[in-house]
Amino acid sequence: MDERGGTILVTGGCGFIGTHLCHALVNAGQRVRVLDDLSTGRAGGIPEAAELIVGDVADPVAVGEAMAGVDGIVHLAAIASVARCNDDWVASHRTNLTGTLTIMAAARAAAPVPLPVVWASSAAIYGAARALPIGERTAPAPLSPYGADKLGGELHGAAAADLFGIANTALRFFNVYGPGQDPHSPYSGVISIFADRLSRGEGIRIDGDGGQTRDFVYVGDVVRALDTALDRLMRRRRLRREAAFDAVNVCTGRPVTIAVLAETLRALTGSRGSIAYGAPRPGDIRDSVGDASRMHRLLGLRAETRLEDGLRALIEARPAKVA
Ligand code: NAD
Ligand code: UD2
Repeated sequence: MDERGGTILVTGGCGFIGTHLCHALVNAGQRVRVLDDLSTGRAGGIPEAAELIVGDVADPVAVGEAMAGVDGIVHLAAIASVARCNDDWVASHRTNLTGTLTIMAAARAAAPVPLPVVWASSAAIYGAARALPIGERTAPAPLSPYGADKLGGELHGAAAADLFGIANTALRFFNVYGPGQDPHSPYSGVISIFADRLSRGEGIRIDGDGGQTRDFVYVGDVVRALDTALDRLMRRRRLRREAAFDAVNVCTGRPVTIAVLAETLRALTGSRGSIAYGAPRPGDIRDSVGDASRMHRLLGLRAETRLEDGLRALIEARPAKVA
């Protein structure tokens, strides 16, 4: 977070990842402005010192207002659930792709050099990759409108760097977890559901045989990746380096089976909640684990938080434990 100064715009700053990022930025003495439509985010979660503009990331007027006087952008606003995007295809396309373009177009308008943008892509662009771990050179093959829009954003991002000089870095998050993730939505991630239910002494259900794997990355590590990537772009801008587009996996490189996850959480919560097995989720991806080496090469980072430590932090941050 260096001697950066200035104001950072965080779109989607009231969401799960955005809230953690805003706190980290403000704690480091950074001025922060948030643009969020509060569709899934909570205004009360961000630090008091952060300025909040309630508005739509696909609305050029709201984006223009939010971008006035800023020095760098972290773009996280999205309809982040694959299932919700399936249910709401066109509306999610507007937020997830038009929103990204609207941010880039406003970044382009900054004089004399376009503003740098670090933004959230997703492992969903890879679809069901055949070779593991999944490196950035893996041919993208998204299986959902959500993944297609994230990939579309990357294609625009690459063109925007070449044609318009917009330096931008797409961070392809794998499965992010940590305190503050909503466990009660039909679209909630497996860790938030399991941690919530087990902490209350309730049972959980594994979809399928539990042998499917995911690369779970702790939100604190994701925040460091966002911050470091933005620092890098802002420094390059000051040095008048040529604008480039980069895509980087944000992952641990370590696969965890859902069965092991369930047992680990049961042990950490001390819960007597049962673990049942059900039918596999239709269309579920069997294995997802990223190659983290590019993140290390480009950003000098590794996702260091061990799963047990991240899960413990999540459990301890819960308001009450009745295991
Ligand atoms: P989230 O739903 O908690 O946060 C998204 C935020 O964007 C919310 O505050 C929401 O109110 C806001 N938003 C939605 N539509 C908007 C619009 N049209 N205009 C302005 N604000 C809008 O999700 P999250 O988990 O914090 O995800 C943040 C980003 O990371 C998203 O781009 C998501 O696609 C991406 N991502 C997340 C994960 C994960 O595991 N959580 C994995 C891969 C990628
Ligand atoms: C995640 C994201 C999705 C997309 C995708 C990219 C969430 C909720 N989903 O989907 O939006 O970014 O990654 O690849 O963040 N499971 C159970 N029991 C439960 C809930 C889940 O067994 O109660 C299983 C589920 O069937 C799957 C695994 O846990 O095999 C992970 O499920 P998830 O929904 O947390 O995440 P994923 O990777 O399917």
